[in-house]
Amino acid sequence: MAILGTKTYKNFIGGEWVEAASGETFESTNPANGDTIGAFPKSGPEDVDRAVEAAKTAFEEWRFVPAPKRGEMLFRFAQLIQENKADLADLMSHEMGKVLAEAGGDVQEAIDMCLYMGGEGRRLFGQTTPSELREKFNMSVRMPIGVVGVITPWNFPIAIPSWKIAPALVAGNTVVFKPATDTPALGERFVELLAEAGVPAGVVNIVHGGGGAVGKRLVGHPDVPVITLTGSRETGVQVLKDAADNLKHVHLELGGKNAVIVMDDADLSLATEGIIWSAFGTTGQRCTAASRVIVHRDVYGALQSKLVAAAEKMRLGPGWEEDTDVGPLINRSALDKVHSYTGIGRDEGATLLTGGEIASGNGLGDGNFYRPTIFADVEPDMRIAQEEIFGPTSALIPVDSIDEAIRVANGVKYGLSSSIFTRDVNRAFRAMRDLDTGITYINAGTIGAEVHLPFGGTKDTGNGHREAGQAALDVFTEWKSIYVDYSGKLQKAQIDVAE
Ligand code: UN1
Repeated sequence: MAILGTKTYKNFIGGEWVEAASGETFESTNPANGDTIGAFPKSGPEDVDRAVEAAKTAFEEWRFVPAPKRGEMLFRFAQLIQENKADLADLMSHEMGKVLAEAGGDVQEAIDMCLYMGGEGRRLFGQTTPSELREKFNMSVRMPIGVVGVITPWNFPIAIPSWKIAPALVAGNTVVFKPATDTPALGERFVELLAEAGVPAGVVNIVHGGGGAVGKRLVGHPDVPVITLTGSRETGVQVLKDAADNLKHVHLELGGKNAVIVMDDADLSLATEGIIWSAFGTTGQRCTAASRVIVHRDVYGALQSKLVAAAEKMRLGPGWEEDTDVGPLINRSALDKVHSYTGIGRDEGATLLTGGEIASGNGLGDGNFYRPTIFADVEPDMRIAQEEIFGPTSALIPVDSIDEAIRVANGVKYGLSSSIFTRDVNRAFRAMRDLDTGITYINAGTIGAEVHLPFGGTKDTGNGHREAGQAALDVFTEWKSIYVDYSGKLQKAQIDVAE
């Protein structure tokens, strides 16, 4: 596909492609070599207000479109994403940096989510219940809420918008979408395909720009009753505060400090594969990435050598080259942050086994490449074992028992994903019950959630909501309870007690 570089893109508001009110633009660049992907409108509050107005107007018609018809548009959208899968994956490998196979997975996740949520158009189940009175009928139905503000990260630039926009639309809401400033071209393609799928003007609007100008106005706008954000804990806390005055529904999917536990009875080769995939897949830039490995002391040495050997075999390079294992980090500040944690780990007294350096040579110096990094002898309370690094850095922590392993795994502020490698069914069930995370894997790494189960975490990972599966609908609908009295007389609940 052609990566145009010089093209200037626009916002999509009320079905029209328009420039930012300021006329200013910002550039999106390729993290593997610094090339320009394109220029995008640097929008501000005025642009957000226009988009919200368009979405508000469109809501008055969209909410009456029968839900199965709204679902059919998502089926068409899924079909269009499928037809454009190779191009989208290629663009993603250039704009975001992930390797082609993973970029294809990101796109596939959006296809799966749209098919799943398209089906919700024929379900959106509520409940019917008996009444405590005669000749009275009770039911609950899901109602759309209005304009949803969607703020997405750059690490899953096609999948995560679909997790939010597909359920929002099928439930009858309209959307103002602010994609990450590191991946605006992918956000733009997403909306272009939605429009092509027949979603009416104003139902989905895109406003490009930064969190300070665009995100903040969206979160503060009185006509945007729902905000869904995937981002850092700090941003999440700020969004929650900014949305408080308007008592908005706020869905937050924030950080992780996910652990893989490896017990002494584990299949160590399988565990190695699972850890390498979870720690270094997407260059460690997943909320679900395994940044801690908690290992039974009896297999600590053996696992350590296998992990180091596997990490050192990984080839760094641009995501679009077929033999690349690890792509670049998203930008220079991410590279600096990841590298700073190597210094922090060293200063804390952990042993650097491999990596720990910015990669150069063979053209890597033009991009944000970092060598897969493994620390050993990590204490559970060290910063490298507590803080989200969001890069290819993992910390090995030795333990002596399943109890200690679970205690250490739970001893962080986040609670997104966890995993245990064991062949002992009792230990596996203990882990399923006691690991305090929203997702637990048995004999698999910490990444790879599927779209039809709830996705999200406990503790500081969020505020109790979930994406994906039916749980997502709770974010984008209000329950309405309806009582129909067909007795023809006034019946008083709790007072007239039917015989
Ligand atoms: C994220 O990193 O925010 O389970 C999402 C996984 C992917 C989604 C990750 N399906 O790792």
